[in-house]
Amino acid sequence: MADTISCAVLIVFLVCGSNCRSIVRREVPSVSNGQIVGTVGSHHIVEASGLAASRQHPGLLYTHNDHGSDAEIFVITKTGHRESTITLTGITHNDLEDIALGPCAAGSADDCLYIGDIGNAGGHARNNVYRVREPSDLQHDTTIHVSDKDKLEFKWNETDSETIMVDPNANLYIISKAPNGRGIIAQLPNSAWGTGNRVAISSTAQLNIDSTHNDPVGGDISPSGNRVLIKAQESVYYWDVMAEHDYLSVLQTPGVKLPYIQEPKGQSICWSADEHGYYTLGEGKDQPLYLYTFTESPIVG
Ligand SMILES: [Ca+2]
Repeated sequence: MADTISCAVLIVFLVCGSNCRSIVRREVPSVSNGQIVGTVGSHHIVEASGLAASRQHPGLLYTHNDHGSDAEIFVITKTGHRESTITLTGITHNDLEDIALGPCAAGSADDCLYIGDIGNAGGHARNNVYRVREPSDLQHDTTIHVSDKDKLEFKWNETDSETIMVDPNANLYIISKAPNGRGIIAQLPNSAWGTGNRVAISSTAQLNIDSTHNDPVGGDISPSGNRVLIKAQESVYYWDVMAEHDYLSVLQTPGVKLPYIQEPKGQSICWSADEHGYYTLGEGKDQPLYLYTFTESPIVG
């Protein structure tokens, strides 16, 4: 694979439904191929299932294990060293499949971690999201109790998802898996929290990627909210969302493939906090942590 993808501008005229006709200007950024920046050697981290980058603590990332593990979030450095562990109490989790970092609420200066209990282990998805305020001290192990107001239960017909993303207004997006990659995107608005009831999904769209596997397996909205990455088993896709931040519409347009080095059961992807690149991490022991860097800043808008 070439080390870089040359920069090109595509103008795409798109029809995505009877009431969805738009013209999308798409920038294909130049991105370096993945560099191994460290090895995640902690014996605690054996099935990395999601990845998120702290913005309050630049250089630190969060990851967690897949189904069958304790409710723990691991803080790792950008060279893969496990710095500390956050243990969650107050939840009965089933299959934690992804983690995202974003504001705790619309307009909040504090960031929260959003953990999706959305996988289908045991035959059905819980379709729950847990919200945890980002700790101020990541150097030491901590325990956080997840209160009922920080649990969001939702109901929809999709039963297997591995992607959770949060936008700058604290709206959540869950994407289900599909055999051709064209999973359903659900929006959970920031107002959905605290109702005490299981929330119905009202706004949906269909992801536009091409895959021969059950995809997607992860994703992340950039800190500015202007860019999205979606991870399929064999590919990484990119969208320039532009200032409107209309994720449901934009993700119905074809994504642009970016460099990706195949990992064993790779499900974990996140933007770097400076939005200059993205990290990926595969499942298994002693996995390399990859960083892909934008060699030219994508033009937004
Ligand atoms: Ca996962």
